Amino acid sequence: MKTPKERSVDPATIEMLDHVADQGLSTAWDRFDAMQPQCGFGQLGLCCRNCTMGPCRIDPFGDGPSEGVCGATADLIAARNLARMVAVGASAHSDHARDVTRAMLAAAEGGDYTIKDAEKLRRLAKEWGIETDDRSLSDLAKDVAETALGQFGQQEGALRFTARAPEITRKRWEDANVVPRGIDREVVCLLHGTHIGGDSDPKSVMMAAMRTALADGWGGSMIATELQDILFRTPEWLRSRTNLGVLKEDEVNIVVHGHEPVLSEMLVAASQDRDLVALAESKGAKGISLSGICCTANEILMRHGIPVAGNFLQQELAIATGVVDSMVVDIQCVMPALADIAGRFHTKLISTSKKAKVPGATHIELDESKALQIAKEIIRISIENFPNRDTARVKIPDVSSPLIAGFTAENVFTALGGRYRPSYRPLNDAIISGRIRGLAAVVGCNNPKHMQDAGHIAITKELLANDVLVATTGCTAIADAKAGLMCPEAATEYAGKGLLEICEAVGLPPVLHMGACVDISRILVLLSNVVAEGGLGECLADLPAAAAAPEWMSEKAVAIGFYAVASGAFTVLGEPLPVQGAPGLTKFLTDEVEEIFGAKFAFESDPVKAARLMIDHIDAKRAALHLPGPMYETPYAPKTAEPAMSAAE
Ligand code: NFS
Repeated sequence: MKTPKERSVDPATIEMLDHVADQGLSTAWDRFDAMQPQCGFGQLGLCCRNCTMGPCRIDPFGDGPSEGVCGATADLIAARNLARMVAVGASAHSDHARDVTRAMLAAAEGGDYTIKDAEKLRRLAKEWGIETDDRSLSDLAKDVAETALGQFGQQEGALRFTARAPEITRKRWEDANVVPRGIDREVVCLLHGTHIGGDSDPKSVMMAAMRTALADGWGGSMIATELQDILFRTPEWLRSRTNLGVLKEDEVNIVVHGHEPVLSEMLVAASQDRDLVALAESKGAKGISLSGICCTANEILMRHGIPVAGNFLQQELAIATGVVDSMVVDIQCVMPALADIAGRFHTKLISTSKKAKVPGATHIELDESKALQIAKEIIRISIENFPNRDTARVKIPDVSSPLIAGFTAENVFTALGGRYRPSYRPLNDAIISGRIRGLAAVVGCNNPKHMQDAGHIAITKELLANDVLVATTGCTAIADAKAGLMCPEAATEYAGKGLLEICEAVGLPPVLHMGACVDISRILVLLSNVVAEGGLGECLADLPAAAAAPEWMSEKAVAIGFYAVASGAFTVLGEPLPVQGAPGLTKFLTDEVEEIFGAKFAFESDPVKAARLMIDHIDAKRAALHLPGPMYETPYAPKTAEPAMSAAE
């Protein structure tokens, strides 16, 4: 059994882990310990359950069977398992996008949802070749939503957003025959290929997985991001706070959790309803306080500045504070265990997605046509529950950190380029000169196999100290914010000299919160814009940039890793993909695939070493572009590039 301090670096989490232990409650960490030792075949990717001749498992030591009953090898079994993870991950992001698209259709027909960013709607309509002159917003919204819906079932031709990628990146996809067609088509094809006796070539299975992943990154995820911006507003920089200390002892606490912001947007509006606020006061509460967990939290943080209570591993701990009057969940990353812990407190667990029910929860299903009414009802139920708190069991850690969030591909460099001259030029120039050594995306989950948040924070600090600008999303973003890396002052404390100069010039934190995990699509657009601006190569793989997921656990993260690599981003995973019992497959993913996409995976659980792998990659890309090394001396000096200050002029 690990102690709380061995389980997390987050002080609020450590405090709550002691508290839940005192109360005899268990959490994911305890269930993880109880699960030891975990199945070695599964960890290595060597267990196949795809038909009932099995289950089959390959002996990694070579003493037992070396192939399944059908003849599937270790490489094939691991490849099919991994491909199925990609299919599920891509489905999650994309089905989320489908629901947002349906909400936009509802908006076009009138009702509770309205278009909040008309300008972006027009821009997207133009991008998609939809007539915009003299059209009403609702007509445009209907056409855009229907066109987006068409992307799911499209049988032939490239997904529309792939046109945003640099030409050479698209050429690589064409050459490799992985241009994503319809989103649903790619998922179905991939799953079909993994059926017993389907695609028996592990590399071919992996290429189908790359194609499906591209349909996520440049399809489902990007549609979710763009349509949410149009429907709910495009984020702008804003200030907020994060960690369990944002929960309020004297207010009604409603914690939203999950991923699809379609209902939580309405909860934001409904929580300001005068009658409901008055009702809360009549129950002895000072007000209604909304906060969130995971990516639903990130969505309403980005657009409204709603505080974030915590990341993935804090969902149970939030309830254990005893002040959560309702936890309103939609879908993804919602632990079934919530029902049990909610039942041990007064917390009402309310499930809302027609796709995700939780035994023990109250199910109040979102219906887009009466979304506001449903949101008000949920808030009313939460308020009614406020007097049921057991005040003797209340414990809110006095821990929360300030943050700046709300960065997008549009606004980051409006800032860098100056308000009146929005352009990526200053960013590109900063990279070219070596003031900024490169760009990194650090993303992903918590995983009880890793000390919570430790990997996110250590990798990010190492990158910052070496003048690498970091963009982040999802639970990494929450981890970084909790650690104080998302306020402008963080640049002074953690950034190298070059990065500090840039951050100070524009008042930017050195770590940019770009939203939920579907918003990694923002990072794809950002990098494409950097290529288009010029001077840093011709495709995404040419950029001095790299990606990492230090503590990932979800199938969505696998899909993201695949589209990152297929798009040209060297990607370092803190938890290896479950392929290590399959030597041919491991070699393909960590080596040979670079030939095809200009990028590959690396597995490295030590976050500082992982950051240095990324920096080595960035330096190698700088050298290939004939750029100088970092402008100033850095703690981790380049291995190859010329000395500092060389060709900066
Ligand atoms: Ni991403 Fe966001 Fe968090 Fe992991 Fe889950 S919330 S979609 S999957 S755990 S980062």
